[in-house]
Amino acid sequence: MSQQQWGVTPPISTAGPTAEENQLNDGMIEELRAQGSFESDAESKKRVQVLNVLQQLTLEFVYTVSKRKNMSEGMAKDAGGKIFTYGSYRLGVYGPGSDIDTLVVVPKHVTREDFFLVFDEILRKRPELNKIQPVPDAFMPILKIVFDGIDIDLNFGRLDIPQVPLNLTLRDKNLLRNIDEKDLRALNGTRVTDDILELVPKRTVFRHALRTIKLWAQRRAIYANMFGFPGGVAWAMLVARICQLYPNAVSAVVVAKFFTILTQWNWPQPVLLKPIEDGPLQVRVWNPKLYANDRGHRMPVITPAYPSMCATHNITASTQKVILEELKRGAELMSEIQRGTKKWVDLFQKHDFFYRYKFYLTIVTGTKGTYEDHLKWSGFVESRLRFLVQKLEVVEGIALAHPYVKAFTKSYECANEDEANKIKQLYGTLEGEEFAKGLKELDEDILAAQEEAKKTDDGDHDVDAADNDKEADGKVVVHLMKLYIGLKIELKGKQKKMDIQQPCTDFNTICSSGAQFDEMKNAISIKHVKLYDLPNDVYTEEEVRPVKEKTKKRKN
Ligand code: 3AT
Ligand code: MN
Ligand code: MN
Repeated sequence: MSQQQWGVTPPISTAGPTAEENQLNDGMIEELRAQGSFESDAESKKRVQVLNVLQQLTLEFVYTVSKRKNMSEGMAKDAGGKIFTYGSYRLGVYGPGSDIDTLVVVPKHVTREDFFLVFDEILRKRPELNKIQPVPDAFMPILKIVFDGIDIDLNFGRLDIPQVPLNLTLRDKNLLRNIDEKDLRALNGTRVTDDILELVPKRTVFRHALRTIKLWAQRRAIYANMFGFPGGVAWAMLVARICQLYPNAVSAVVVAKFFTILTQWNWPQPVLLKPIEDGPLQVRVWNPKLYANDRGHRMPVITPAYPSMCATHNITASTQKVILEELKRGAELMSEIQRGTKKWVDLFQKHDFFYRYKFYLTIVTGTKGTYEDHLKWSGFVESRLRFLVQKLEVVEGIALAHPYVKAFTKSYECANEDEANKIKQLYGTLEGEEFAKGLKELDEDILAAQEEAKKTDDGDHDVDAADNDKEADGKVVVHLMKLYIGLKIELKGKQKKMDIQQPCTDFNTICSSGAQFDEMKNAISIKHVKLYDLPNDVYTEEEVRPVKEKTKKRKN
């Protein structure tokens, strides 16, 4: 039997597991189980059933649109339509809380507009539908639904072919001809996921190793594409590459090698799962020789499916340092776990972001308007945060500008304008937290649901902000969001202080000159908060606030 080479180089080792490694692996899977990584068989069966229903609805959708466009009964039936999945469900690493990322693939004559009208209509007739939220104007337009209790993201992809039969695969890159950018992006989610699965030697080994790495990355707060860390697809490709290098290893060994190999990796040498392909389209393929932008990628991890892209282009100098430090911690822990002096659970210990730095920047956004207005505005600011990080990390005296991977949000009902302005000003500080105790906190899920219901009821797609923000009794609703950046400061030589005014001002300008910014509704501010002044809501109930060590002053 000839040895298959997985990926772009020969394997490092083709050895199978030792008895010890098998035991280590059993321990790892046991810990994953204890951490709630797996869902029950019954729940997984339900997902399959729901997907079957969605496949039926997809056929109905394409049929209905075809008929409305005057196709014959026979042609409308043959037009087909097929669902695919991507994301954690397709990779086989989903947990109890995961959604199912689904792609609805349709023939040429069915448009995106039809999707948001007709498929929406069909879904709303189903008794299993618990919730529906169309997001047609996003970078990745989707229908978000909860169906039979399961979260589902419904993506849409239209191909330049007259029929989409059930045996269609998305492997052939010629299918990408003559389709628009949004369709290409949508199809790529599935194409990349399918390729990853085909490029690993053993899927079960890959899946267990990836579950471990995902859980580790989440606990260590380094799982967030938007904030400059690898996202789900990038972590999957990194694990897949290690699987290729050790084709017969068990998952626990893949995890151990993951940490050692990636700490020693010669960045910015890219991580590839196969050679980069050329193709039939006028689209950019990742190529640092051609594009200066691509040369700027610090830890490139390249998607295998044509057109190959860098999944980690958001990584900055600071986030790279944080990632490498975490990989090093992982490597050290793994050798202890292998020696038996530490346990798997230690690998999954929560990060210490809110204990680590002396100084934090708090970026606060506020909205007087609908919750939807707030989501748009805050989402935009979130997506720009890494530019502030990049501006800060080049400031003399700042050794690291470390972004936290989650936003905190609150909505309050205030008695009057003054109160509203005050909470906007104080939010993000201990004092603000105290002040907020006197305000009525509003539940964001309920706000979102109310606004959605309102839209569907009166068919008014432009909820009047005045309705919401000022009620007859003068009450004002304020929505707030905050993001954190931890600063590691190393003043050199004679340097007494550093100037972060300019980066902050620039960031405010970037954000408030975006189309999302509405002067009448939106606000942004940046606060400096010292470690001991962080508000309590950044800590969980089990966590203890950091306490200042009192230096005992001895009186002589
Ligand atoms: P979960 O198990 O669902 O938590 P996941 O890896 O499936 O993990 P998501 O469902 O959030 O994560 O995302 C699935 C894929 O969808 C990953 C990425 O290719 C794509 N995706 C997610 N969010 C966005 C976004 N805002 N813009 C573009 N693509 C996105
Ligand atoms: Mn998902
Ligand atoms: Mn999703």
